[in-house]
Amino acid sequence: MPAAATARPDVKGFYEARTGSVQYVVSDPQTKRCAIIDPVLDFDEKSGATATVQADRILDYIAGNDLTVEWILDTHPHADHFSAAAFLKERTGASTGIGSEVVRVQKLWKEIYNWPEFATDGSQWDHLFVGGESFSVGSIEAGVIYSPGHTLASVTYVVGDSAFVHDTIFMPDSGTARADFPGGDARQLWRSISAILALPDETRVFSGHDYQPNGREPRWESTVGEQKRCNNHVAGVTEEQFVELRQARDKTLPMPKLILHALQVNIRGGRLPEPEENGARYLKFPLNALKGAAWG
Ligand SMILES: N[C@@H](CCC(=O)N[C@@H](CS)C(=O)NCC(=O)O)C(=O)O
Ligand SMILES: [Fe+2]
Repeated sequence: MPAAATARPDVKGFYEARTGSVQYVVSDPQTKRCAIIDPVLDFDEKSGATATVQADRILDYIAGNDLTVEWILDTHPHADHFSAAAFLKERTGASTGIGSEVVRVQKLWKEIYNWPEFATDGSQWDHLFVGGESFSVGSIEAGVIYSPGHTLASVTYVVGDSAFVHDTIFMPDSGTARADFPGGDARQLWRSISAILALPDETRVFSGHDYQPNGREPRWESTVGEQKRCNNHVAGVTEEQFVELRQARDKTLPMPKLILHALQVNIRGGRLPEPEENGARYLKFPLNALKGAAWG
């Protein structure tokens, strides 16, 4: 990492309680430029309603702090909520980005949804990030670590001293993300986690979900040192033990309740389906596509 990697951005997390997701604004205090990471577009599956309550919270924070949005980033195509990237791009004009391997996720789900016309070239985003790539947020240097395992396309954005690891490691008392979605792989997840934990111990780690174990308050910030010492799926565990533990646990987890809703929106960069001739938008659900999934 370059010297400026020790720069300390301001990081604001926004917890979204419906799906236990954490959205971030990471900003450079000097230039007031920022990136939004993993914003959520609200969706109520019971009524089919969408809303921008979360995105509006983020926009209010940005306006209140005089920030300029440079980037709207997703760490991976989410399986449990809609991305608000398209909505926020419309509002701010900032560039959207995701990991370049999203094209493989698009190919996978194009088959599942039977969308022969769907473009699987990542053209739905302004920029596709590859592992090892550098970029910046204001004057703060940033980099990308390819972090597959939870999905084929997952990336970690490291902005100054802060790593946005999303669904790799959660808080130390929560362990790690699941690795059983189409394209997921427990061994790859272990290797991705190892690469994150090779960052300096003082690196701040910001996770993408918190499921409040034992009903505690939501938390999302830790450090590499803390994770190495205390993460209950990782500390003192070998690669083989992790793979075994992860695969056994994944067999017991029902699919996220919105997986079939979310992927068809998120592989289109967070765009809702186009309206039909009556002006209404419809989602499409394959039956029996996720073989072997535990019933919830
Ligand atoms: N019950 C949640 C599950 C969401 C879920 O599966 N989350 C993924 C991240 S997208 C995960 O890694 N979960 C780990 C776990 O539940 O232990 C839902 O239905 O949305
Ligand atoms: Fe996820």
